[in-house]
Amino acid sequence: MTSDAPPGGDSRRGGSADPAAGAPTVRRAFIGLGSNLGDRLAALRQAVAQLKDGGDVTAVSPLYETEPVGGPEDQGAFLNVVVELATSDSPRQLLTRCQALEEAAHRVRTVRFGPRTLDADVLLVGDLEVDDPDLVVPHPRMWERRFVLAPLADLAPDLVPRDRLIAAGGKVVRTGTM
Ligand code: GSY
Repeated sequence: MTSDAPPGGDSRRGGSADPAAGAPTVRRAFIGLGSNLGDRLAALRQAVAQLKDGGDVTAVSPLYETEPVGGPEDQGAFLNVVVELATSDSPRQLLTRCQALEEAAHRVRTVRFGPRTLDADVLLVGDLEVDDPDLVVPHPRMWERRFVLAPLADLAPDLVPRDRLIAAGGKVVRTGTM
């Protein structure tokens, strides 16, 4: 049998399509979700459900109500969670999934850093590093943001040194679970 695909080439989920190439690498990845417009909880629930359809979600952090960091002064508080995956998806495939979540939430980009029905960010993908114009992993601002670090620390305390959590900006209050 012949194929146009490169040997060991990627399938849609980032793993090899060729069984002879062995099992795909599964990495521990984290996606941050935030909403401060409309029915915030419904938007987060829909996004988590959509991620779960991928079959690789392993945990969802507690829910946090968080003070907006950046953007207009008068925007409302966010709800934030972090979702953990054990995934063979590449960072770019995860970015595509995040964009699909934002589209499903009917996000309209208006003011930069302004209110949004849903923001979905690729935070970490194992120890992979990406520095492309449209995708930087680890997320370049995550270490400054308590709304990311607090839920991330709930899921992965090994990844968030306590001094970095304390140094990060923005008030956060744990409000429950999803
Ligand atoms: O980058 C995520 C969008 N975002 C948020 C957010 O999700 N939560 C809080 N508290 N502030 C934010 N500023 C931006 S931008």
